[in-house]
Amino acid sequence: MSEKRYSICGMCTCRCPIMAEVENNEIRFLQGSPHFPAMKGAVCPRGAAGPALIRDRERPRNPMIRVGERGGGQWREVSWDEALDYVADKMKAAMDKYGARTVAFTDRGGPFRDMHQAFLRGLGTPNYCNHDSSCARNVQHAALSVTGMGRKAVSYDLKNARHVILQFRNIFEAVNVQEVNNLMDAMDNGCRLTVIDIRANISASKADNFFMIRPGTDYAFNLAVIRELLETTQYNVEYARLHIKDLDKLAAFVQPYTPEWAEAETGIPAHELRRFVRELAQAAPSVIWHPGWMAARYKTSFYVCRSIYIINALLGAIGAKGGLPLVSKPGDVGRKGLKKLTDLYPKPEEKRADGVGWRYKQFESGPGLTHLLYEAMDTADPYPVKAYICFRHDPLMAFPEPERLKEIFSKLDLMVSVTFTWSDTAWFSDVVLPLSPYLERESVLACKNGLKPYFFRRQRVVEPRFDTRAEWEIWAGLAKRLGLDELAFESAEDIWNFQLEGTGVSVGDFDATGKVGLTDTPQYRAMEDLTFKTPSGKIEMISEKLEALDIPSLLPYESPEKPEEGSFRLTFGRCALHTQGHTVNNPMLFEQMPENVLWINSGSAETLGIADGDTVAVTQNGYTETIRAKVTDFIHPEAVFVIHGFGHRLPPESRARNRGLADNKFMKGGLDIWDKVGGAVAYQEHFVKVRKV
Ligand SMILES: Nc1nc2c(c(=O)[nH]1)N[C@H]1C(S)=C(S)[C@@H](COP(=O)(O)OP(=O)(O)OC[C@H]3O[C@@H](n4cnc5c(=O)[nH]c(N)nc54)[C@H](O)[C@@H]3O)O[C@H]1N2
Ligand SMILES: Nc1nc2c(c(=O)[nH]1)N[C@H]1C(S)=C(S)[C@@H](COP(=O)(O)OP(=O)(O)OC[C@H]3O[C@@H](n4cnc5c(=O)[nH]c(N)nc54)[C@H](O)[C@@H]3O)O[C@H]1N2
Ligand code: SF4
Ligand SMILES: [Mo]
Repeated sequence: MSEKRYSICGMCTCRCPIMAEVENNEIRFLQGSPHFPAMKGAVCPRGAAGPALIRDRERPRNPMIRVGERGGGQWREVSWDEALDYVADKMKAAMDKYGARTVAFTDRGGPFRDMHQAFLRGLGTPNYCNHDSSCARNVQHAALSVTGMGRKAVSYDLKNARHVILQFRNIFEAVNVQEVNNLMDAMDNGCRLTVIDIRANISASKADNFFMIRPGTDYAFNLAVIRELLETTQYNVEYARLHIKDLDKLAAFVQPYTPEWAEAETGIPAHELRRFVRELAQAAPSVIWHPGWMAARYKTSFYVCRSIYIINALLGAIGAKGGLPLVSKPGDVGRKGLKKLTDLYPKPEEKRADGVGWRYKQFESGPGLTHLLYEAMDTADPYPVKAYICFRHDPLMAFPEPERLKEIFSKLDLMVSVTFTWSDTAWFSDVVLPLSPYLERESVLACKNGLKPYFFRRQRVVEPRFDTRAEWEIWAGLAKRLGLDELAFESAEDIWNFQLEGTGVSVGDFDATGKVGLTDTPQYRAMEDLTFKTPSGKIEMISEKLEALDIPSLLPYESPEKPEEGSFRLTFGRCALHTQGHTVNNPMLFEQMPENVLWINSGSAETLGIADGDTVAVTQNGYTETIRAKVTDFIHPEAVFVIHGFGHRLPPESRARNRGLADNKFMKGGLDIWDKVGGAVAYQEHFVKVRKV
């Protein structure tokens, strides 16, 4: 007899709720949880490849300590006790010499962080960073500057939307299952879809409007949209009166940015822009102009994201049903939130090594800026950072200039990788602590804020096949060795009981569906009651915080650099079959898509004598890799494009090894090229040359 178990997918960052049917420690069937209607019982291809991950022997199966050179690939398999003793001893030695602040920790973000953040607080180090400076930091800071609230303070009410605009957001390939299903339902009910992209992706193939934009000119398009909305009074006048501050300053600022001016920058005809603005006004306020996700692209991407929040505000969409309604937290529906392990310890008073909050006052301090942490590791300014734990994070694949990063990591006394697949970062570490894949482990309980907030649980679906452990077991093991007895939990259930104290919910309540809802009805706030967390309580066109730091709230447009003859801006993104860099070696997904290809415009290809399917060499600063060309009309001539995550070179990954091209290796100087107001690395400020081999 099979048993049904509810858990949370971990193949990507979306954490879809899943249901597994299990018999004799084998997964017989895996599907989207039937208790979440928007899952429609489905998981995406990567979610379906979870069972292949657990059966894969080409993943770290035992704790390992490096012997020989860093990165040399010689390992000694050790017991968990030996591995944890080793890590704890090295951490103690570094802390004795340099103080607790010498410990740094990076992770992939997300809702399951409470225990390791508590662990870091317990040690007394402020140096927790998540990956976000390589992803959505610009969006987060843009949201804060306009609404005073983070990007997750609103949700995207796709199901009820009447017009959705995707600008550098490819929802049908960079998938979140529930979002995709909700958008498809909305489209069945007449919702329009507009895609603004440098190439025709799958989302574009389903769109009502597709605008192929010149890479790096999105801001020009958006400024002209703002001008047109204001000039023709198609914005929501009543909403603006109630909720928007300094609209007059915005109107004066956008004066020069006419649709005709934008056409010359972007290549999108002025009459098309005008028609599009009329469509927006008709659908408002049930419009979602998605503010972007992977917006770590240009040096001024922050201002593009800001312009998107401003447009949403002008349409009255922020707070609206079918737009971007404000989410509720447990407290908003009269419930108590999960008790935090982090509250066991005081917040460390030390300054952060990345300078966030003191050297760089414009940034929110929580997750810091990882690339600046690396700079501190390199320079020992403001102080030495010598012990580094990398959890669920692969910076050697995810940040530019891996060779330079390796030099920086070589200065560490200790580098630990906690991971469920091999990665360049794990391979370069001193210790690999093999994490059980998500189907074989539990996480701390988490809360999802939203229109209907709820608690949810990732539980072990099957027992680990190899000598791997859950993250809580690893943190508890280290906590015990480092004198943090409060965190030395003996079971996941003990942690869950701690978290649930005072909430009126018990662990058993999760058994039936995997979640515990905190309210039955969606909480849409009345529009006239909306208040924002800015100083004025309104949506601010001019941010006092930025102005006080001499940073403009409204940045005049500057045209992006044009590539020289024969060279192209290197752009990248996701596909539905892989997650970042860590699924290429998954046996099922590898079979579906073993390598990436280089999208290149037909006209440019013809000039270079490149035909579809040819092998081409891509070069930057003397570094070259080869890849097959996909010659197409559907990409802007200034750009070439690859799916990120390929070009693995690690010996233990027999399938992924030497297949495709690694985009992050074509970003010379890239660790220093970042958005100074949004905080994120500017990954698309790089050019490559392409030639036929
Ligand atoms: N050049 C270039 N660089 C990029 C990008 C790009 O497109 N091009 N994309 C950027 C973006 S958007 C992001 S978010 C970052 C991502 O880069 P990272 O933040 O490094 O995230 P992942 O590649 O997902 O790597 C997570 C690592 O954790 C391990 N892992 C352990 N447990 C889990 C788990 O439960 N779930 C998952 N998913 N992994 C686990 C995986 O095996 C993998 O090695 O890279 C960024 N860097
Ligand atoms: N299948 C799958 N889904 C994922 C992930 C995954 O790895 N695989 N990763 C998750 C993560 S961590 C993230 S951050 C999100 C990312 O989600 P998205 O940000 O939606 O995904 P991307 O594919 O990085 O980028 C979206 C689009 O931006 C376009 N683009 C590039 N440059 C420009 C430009 O200058 N202007 C415009 N207008 N468009 C441009 C690309 O062509 C691409 O189609 O996806 C999440 N979901
Ligand atoms: S989108 Fe796919 S891979 Fe990501 S959590 Fe959902 S099912 Fe898993
Ligand atoms: Mo991301």
